[in-house]
Amino acid sequence: MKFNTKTIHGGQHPEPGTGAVNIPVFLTSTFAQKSPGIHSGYEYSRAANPTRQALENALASIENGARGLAFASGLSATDAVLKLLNPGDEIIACDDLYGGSYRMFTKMFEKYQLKFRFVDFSDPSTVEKAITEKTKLIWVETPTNPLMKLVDITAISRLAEDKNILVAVDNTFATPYLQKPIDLGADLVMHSATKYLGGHSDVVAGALITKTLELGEKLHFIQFASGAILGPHDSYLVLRGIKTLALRVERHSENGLKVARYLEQHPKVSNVFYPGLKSHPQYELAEKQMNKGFGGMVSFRFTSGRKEEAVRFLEHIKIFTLAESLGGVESLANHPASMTHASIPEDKRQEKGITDDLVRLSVGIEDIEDLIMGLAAGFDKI
Ligand code: P1T
Repeated sequence: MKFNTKTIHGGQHPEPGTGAVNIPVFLTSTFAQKSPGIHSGYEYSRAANPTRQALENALASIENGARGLAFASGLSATDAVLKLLNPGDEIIACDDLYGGSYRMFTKMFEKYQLKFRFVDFSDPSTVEKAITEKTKLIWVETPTNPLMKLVDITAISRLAEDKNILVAVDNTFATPYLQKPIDLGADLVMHSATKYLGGHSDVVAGALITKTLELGEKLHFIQFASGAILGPHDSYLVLRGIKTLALRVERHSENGLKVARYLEQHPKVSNVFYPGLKSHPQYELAEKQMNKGFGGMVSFRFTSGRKEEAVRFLEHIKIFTLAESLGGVESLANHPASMTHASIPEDKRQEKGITDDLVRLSVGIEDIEDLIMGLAAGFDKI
């Protein structure tokens, strides 16, 4: 099956009992057994639920993986990956990544003696230098949140080969429509399914997809034993979202590029961060790795470099809603320094380039003329 067919049919079949074309929302915590231990394959919904199972099968299908798992949030999916590790293990992570992932790594898992090294993944040789005998996981985000840096997944996966190091890719920004980390050599894909997979800003959810069944089994054990599962109704919402993923991401990419080009020529804007612009330092890699488009995420700074301008702009833009999150059909705008990345200490933020005048846009699927008008309304006030 090709990608568009997979989003609709991958791992999904009419419900056997009634023939319902859409998998029903199985609102049940438990399942009747004929005799102790003799059951239909379902015992208790923390272990497995048919609606979640359909979503998990669909996730594996669209990411070309062996096993999919659906979690209560993107962060709980990440939490499950870290629980594969033991005290003393080392993790190399991108220096630019979602603030909540950074907070979990540093504030929750360092106290269990996991050691995190944050390095710039734009140049794989920097990652190579950071590998030690204790390295067990390389955590990639590409494009990164919020600076839209790219990571060469194939090059990073080669570094980990034969070293017993897992390569995990947070594929939230790109989605499997644009980028398939497992095909490029990664062991594991993570999603905040809250974003493009769900696609309608109506659910918080997370996903893991593994290259091998063996790794899938280990993570299923953690999911079952720790319990951060996605409920059946939320599973249904994500499953429904996935059916239109390709159409939506095509339009997000089209609008994203137009917004990036508009910003790039705007006199009040200094830097625009978007992998589909020829001015992006990794444009060639973007063309190779994200071959169907570049997505809907665009960040930029102001010529003045002043936070006040960013704030005033965000207070006056139209159509775009000032809110955290991304990847829904509607356009959102965000001020990373005081919203999504506020959990990173100020000095570290400055060091990484998350300056106070940085604005991040999640470009939705509205008409482009209205989006440009909405942004112009903000610029007119500064
Ligand atoms: O919010 P949650 O579903 O738990 O996912 C966390 C997460 C993980 N990875 C990436 C790349 C993310 O962007 C996120 C969540 N991000 C936002 C809420 C945001 O506005 O950036």
